[in-house]
Amino acid sequence: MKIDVLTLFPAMFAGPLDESIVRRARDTGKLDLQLHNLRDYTHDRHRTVDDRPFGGGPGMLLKPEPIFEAVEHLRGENTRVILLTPAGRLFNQAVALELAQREHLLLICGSYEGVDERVRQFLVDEELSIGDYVLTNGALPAMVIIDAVTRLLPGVLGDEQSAHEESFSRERLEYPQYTRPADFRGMKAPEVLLSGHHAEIAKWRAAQAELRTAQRRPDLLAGTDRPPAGDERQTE
Ligand code: 4GY
Repeated sequence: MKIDVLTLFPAMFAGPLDESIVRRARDTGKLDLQLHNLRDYTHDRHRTVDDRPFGGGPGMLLKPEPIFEAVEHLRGENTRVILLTPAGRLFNQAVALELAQREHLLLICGSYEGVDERVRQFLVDEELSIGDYVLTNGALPAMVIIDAVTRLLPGVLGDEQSAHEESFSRERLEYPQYTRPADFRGMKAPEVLLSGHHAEIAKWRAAQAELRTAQRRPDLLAGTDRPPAGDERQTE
């Protein structure tokens, strides 16, 4: 898969995408990731990317010309052009699975107070939000999406993938897990997990996942994609 990112802050991407699984996906050619500085698509002496909103109001907007030029330069036949903005469709695992099927993504990171509406209307295929909060720019949301999509690309994860993906596509939270020692400072791992009875273990895990989901994320069982707000969430 090819992912191009259009951002005012390419340096923010150093680190998160240079480690671990995303690093390996890039090194093995499964992910071709390219960062592009929006300023490189300006033509004036000051490399201006923003301007004041018509009609007045606070803050600055990303002006349309550099974004149009960049996208027209970077897109191909099969490019999905995505704008990261809190006003977009909520990104989740189902959206990640959808994006992982595409051959080319072009992610546009919003900045300042937003972007000229003509970008949304005439250039962008889809707007995505990673959650109901406002960040300073779209770099972190772009990294979140790249990370979530990369681990779904063929061959990026090993055997873990199929089993692990199942858990969220079945829309249940993960069951509790334990490793050695079986007794850590008197805190014991559940007996059933040490028993070697595979059917019993599977039954226990399914029940735990169901219970945990009902307690923490009843919205998942209801089949909606609208989680309760943070202050309505239950503890324990
Ligand atoms: N949340 N999901 C998000 C964001 C920064 C003001 C528009 C988000 O995707 N993007 O908070 N982006 C804002 C900053 C202008 C982009």
